[in-house]
Amino acid sequence: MKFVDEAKIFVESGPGGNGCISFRREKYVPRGGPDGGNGGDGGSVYLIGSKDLQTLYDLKIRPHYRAGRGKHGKGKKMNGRTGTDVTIPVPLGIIVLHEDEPLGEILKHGERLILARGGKGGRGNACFVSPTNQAPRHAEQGMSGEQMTLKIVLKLISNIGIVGLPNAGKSTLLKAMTNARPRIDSYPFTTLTPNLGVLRDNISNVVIADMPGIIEGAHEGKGIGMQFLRHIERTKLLVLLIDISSPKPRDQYTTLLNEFKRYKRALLEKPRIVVFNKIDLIDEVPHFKLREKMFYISALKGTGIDQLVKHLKNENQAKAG
Ligand SMILES: Nc1nc2c(ncn2[C@@H]2O[C@H](COP(=O)(O)OP(=O)(O)OP(=O)(O)O)[C@@H](O)[C@H]2O)c(=O)[nH]1
Ligand SMILES: [Mg+2]
Repeated sequence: MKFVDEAKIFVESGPGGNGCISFRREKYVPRGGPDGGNGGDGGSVYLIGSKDLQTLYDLKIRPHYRAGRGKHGKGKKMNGRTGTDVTIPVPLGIIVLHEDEPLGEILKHGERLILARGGKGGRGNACFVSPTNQAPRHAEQGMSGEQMTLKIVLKLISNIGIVGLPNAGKSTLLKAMTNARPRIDSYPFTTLTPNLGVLRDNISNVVIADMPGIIEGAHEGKGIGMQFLRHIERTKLLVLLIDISSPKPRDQYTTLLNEFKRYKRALLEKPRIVVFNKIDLIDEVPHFKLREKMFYISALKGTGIDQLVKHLKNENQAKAG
């Protein structure tokens, strides 16, 4: 399924049904009282969070949603039926924007958010009986529904984000640690949209995101990595993956931190570790002096993966608890 992280949708709630003007007519009852029923409320449009969805693809291909209109009231005090609601399932971690203003977000499975409220049904004339007016000849019109164009933006909720330069081995690492089977290749920018994998644990699942590669100048739109950085804004931990067999591994580290800083300073405050990959390609492993906790692995050969996984699970639990 295609990964889509932004969609524009058009929602319309149903208008309320009109109230009815009617008088009772029965044999042997010469002057029946007013008996016009109320119109039904119009249907509303909602979003509902679903843990089974990962993308906004469905919204992209089907952008229009219209709830049902409320039925008009009838005689014999019959109220009109309520219009049918429309409930749109969305992945967790979406934000709804209306004219660029946030309207709400959905983070949990089953969480609902109303987008357009159905118009109220009008009251029938039976409602307007009063001591001074025994035979009211008016009823209310139903209220109209609401129409809106909304933007839905997905910020994946992953616990851990793997970031690094193109070809560092991010997808290979995701594959080594989780059930995910991302595309892996020897050219840069193999990964065009984030891949998610799940690290199973007795206590909770750790969701790991493998991001497209980040290059120098990414914050000003070079390459593709930066447009996905918003997805790691919510992660608890960043894994900076560095190709130790590259000519200047340390420069990769500096580039990444620089790009984070330029994109959004807050990214620098996120807890992070540094993982040096591809140790199978070098004879002697240089040891770097960095502030972060460091790991030396070969994602391809599986060296050092167990230790890394253990650390990630521990960190995830510590942060959750
Ligand atoms: N020798 C060796 N090669 C590796 C290792 N990890 C990854 N590779 C290779 O490096 C290349 C790039 O791997 P990917 O996992 O696609 O790298 P990536 O960081 O996801 O790349 P992009 O998605 O393009 O940013 C592939 O040819 C991998 O087989 C490793 O530990 N050792
Ligand atoms: Mg990749």
